[in-house]
Amino acid sequence: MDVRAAVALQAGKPLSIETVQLDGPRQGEVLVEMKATGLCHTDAFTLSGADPEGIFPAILGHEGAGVVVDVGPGVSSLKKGDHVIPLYTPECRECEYCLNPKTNLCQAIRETQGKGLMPDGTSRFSLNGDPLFHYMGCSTFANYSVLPEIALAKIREDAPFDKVCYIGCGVTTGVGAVVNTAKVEPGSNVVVFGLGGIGLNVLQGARMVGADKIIGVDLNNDRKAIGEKFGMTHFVNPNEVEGDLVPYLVDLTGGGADYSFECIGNVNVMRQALECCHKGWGESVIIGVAGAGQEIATRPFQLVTGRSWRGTAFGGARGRTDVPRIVDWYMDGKINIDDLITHTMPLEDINKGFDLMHGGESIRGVVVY
Ligand code: NAD
Ligand code: DAO
Ligand code: ZN
Ligand code: ZN
Repeated sequence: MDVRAAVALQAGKPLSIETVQLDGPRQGEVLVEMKATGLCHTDAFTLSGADPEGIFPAILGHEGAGVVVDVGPGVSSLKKGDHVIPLYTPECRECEYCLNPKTNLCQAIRETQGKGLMPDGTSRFSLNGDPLFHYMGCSTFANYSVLPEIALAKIREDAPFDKVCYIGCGVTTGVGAVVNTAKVEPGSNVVVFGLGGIGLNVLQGARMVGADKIIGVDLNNDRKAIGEKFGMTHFVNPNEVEGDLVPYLVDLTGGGADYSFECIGNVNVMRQALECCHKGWGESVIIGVAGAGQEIATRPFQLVTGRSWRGTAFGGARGRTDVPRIVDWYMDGKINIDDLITHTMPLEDINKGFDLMHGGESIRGVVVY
């Protein structure tokens, strides 16, 4: 079938709006009509060419929501008409990783997904007869996409697509980092570095679990007001702090953060996030994705004296199980998504959406098909 897509023809170039061809679903696959997709920094990172896994030409996008229109042979958990959110971290419920409660990194289709292909090693998308690569197993920048059954979370039908698409990445990553990865306890002091589409969700996750001080750190003073709306109790702009940031934060938290979260992708900030943690027990969680080849550093004595450093992907969430619950949290008013979606646009304006992101003007832009 013909579908409309924003195609990443090559790194560093704007997306090109094209009519592309999409083959139907094969064994274990599902055809989804995409209703909305968020624009995430990770899409921009890949498009820029800085992503070592980036492959072109491809159909990017990984933060979608839509409706099942067809299923291939062997699909048992989904049917035509079901509402779904694509999962770039699938959940097969059978692999060694899914069976280990310590991780959410299902490896069932990792190899082919990383190569921009469906699990059978081929692509469903083509442009004038030449294959186009899938992206993170999702390719939500097309109004129809084919995904493996294990990479779709079935969600309730009264949830608005143009809001819950954000649960496909940003919301789950931020809130999940607090709830699943760090398991922040009520009364904890938390420091969040970077108050963008991810960090603001860390703030609201910290508020939801009853954290005490929730300190937001950002260079952009415009993030103070929105941060406060999402639970931040103190705002710190590193450029306005006299002296070093780390001792300032240790003082503000009364000895160091119980938990800190790096939501930027800056290796120098990752060090600050670790070192502002409380001696003896403070934990720092890396969420930001650093550029290819970058490395983190600290003095090992920071770890010897009880701080720990860890990372999280997709907020530690097991998508088919956890995403429907997060949709419920939104529908029940436990988390706020509406105020983070600052811009909506048709597919034709997707490049303008990325411009708004790069200019720091949007928190989340959403394409509505
Ligand atoms: P964003 O650009 O919306 O937000 C980053 C924020 O950091 C901005 O508000 C910016 O002003 C601030 N900032 C930049 N440099 C700073 C500095 N030196 N000190 C303090 N603040 C600074 O980005 P986002 O969409 O929130 O994504 C954040 C990171 O998370 C990205 O690296 C993205 O790739 C990554 N990410 C990771 C996962 C995961 O599963 N681990 C999932 C999605 C996104
Ligand atoms: O299992 O090896 C693996 C890969 C897991 C990929 C997780 C990616 C999470 C960070 C990228 C940002 C997502 C938008
Ligand atoms: Zn698995
Ligand atoms: Zn994302």
